[in-house]
Amino acid sequence: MPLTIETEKEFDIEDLQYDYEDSLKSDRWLDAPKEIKELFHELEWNIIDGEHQDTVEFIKEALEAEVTARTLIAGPMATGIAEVGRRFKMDEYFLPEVMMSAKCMHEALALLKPLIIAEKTEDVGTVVIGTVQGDLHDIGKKIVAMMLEAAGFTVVDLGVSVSPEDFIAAIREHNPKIVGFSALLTTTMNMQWETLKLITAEGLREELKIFVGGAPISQNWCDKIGADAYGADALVAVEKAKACVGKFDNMKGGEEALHAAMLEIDRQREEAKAAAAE
Ligand code: B12
Repeated sequence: MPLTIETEKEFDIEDLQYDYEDSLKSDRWLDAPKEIKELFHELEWNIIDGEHQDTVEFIKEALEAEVTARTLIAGPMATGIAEVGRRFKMDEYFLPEVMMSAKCMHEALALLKPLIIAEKTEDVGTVVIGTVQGDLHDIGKKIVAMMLEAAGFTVVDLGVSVSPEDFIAAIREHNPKIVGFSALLTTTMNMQWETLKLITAEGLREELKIFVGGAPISQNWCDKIGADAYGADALVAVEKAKACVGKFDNMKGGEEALHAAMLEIDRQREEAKAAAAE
């Protein structure tokens, strides 16, 4: 039986500032067997410490215990890299440490990708996705791409630092239903807007549903630049993408009603979360 552990709950991860022993006492993954909870905390610390030579072993151990790939990504991998981000922001970590942690994430994702993609059963349409020009961050974009693929999409991942012109060329070549822009820097988020402007100028806007995401991106930004959907994480991105090719397939990109429908998905998610927390 595949082992899926609660990862949607928002955890306080302050304990990750101290040590492994302290993390063990946290209330994360209390629904997991003791040895799995321990393994998850080891994996968090493996990512924080950037010990990429051991990451694959932790992942393999978890997979052998039948933990699902999704649980690993949304669970200990997400909390580990979040603590790395906090340390970087607080000047406790510098670029070399962050690069080591990113290497752990990449090694783990490389192992998990085939498992996630194997979930694909149908073909629901093509998505072109890329990190915008000037930006080299791709961990989150890769996760979104993997989850979309598992949900039945054919994903054309253009990689990092993709120019607006390269997005246009890929749109012409692959004829996607959805185009996704990732940006992790406040200095590159504007390239989402620039790319969208070029898409409009090229007369392609109505054919495409435009998704935006990345740490500095918000619903406000999505509204401001006139994108169709904001995805705070991979799960909501998949839910909105499925709605775009399903229920709202007949709506055009940039249409006000489509934008409203995407906001309604967020509203319903918030409502369901609040109900679950009661
Ligand atoms: C890992 C990392 C790096 C790695 C990237 C490795 C890689 N291959 O990706 C390296 C070391 C290379 C790096 C470099 C830099 N980084 Co950096 N980095 C990070 C860090 C710590 C984690 C990012 C990450 O992978 N998060 C985990 C993933 C899972 O989350 P995510 O990316 O947000 O993705 C999720 C959602 O956002 C969403 N999503 C993402 N993309 C998309 C796309 C679509 C279409 C949708 C719908 C959804 C969606 O779904 C994802 C999954 O749930 C962040 C800290 C942070 N808090 O984000 C800083 C951070 C982004 N980096 C930062 C900086 C400053 C830099 C550098 C400029 C540092 C420097 N001085 O050189 C360079 C920039 C290089 C460049 N030109 O891009 C700053 C940005 C600050 C700012 N205001 O702009 C941050 C926020 C750190 C900080 N707190 O100061 N970095």
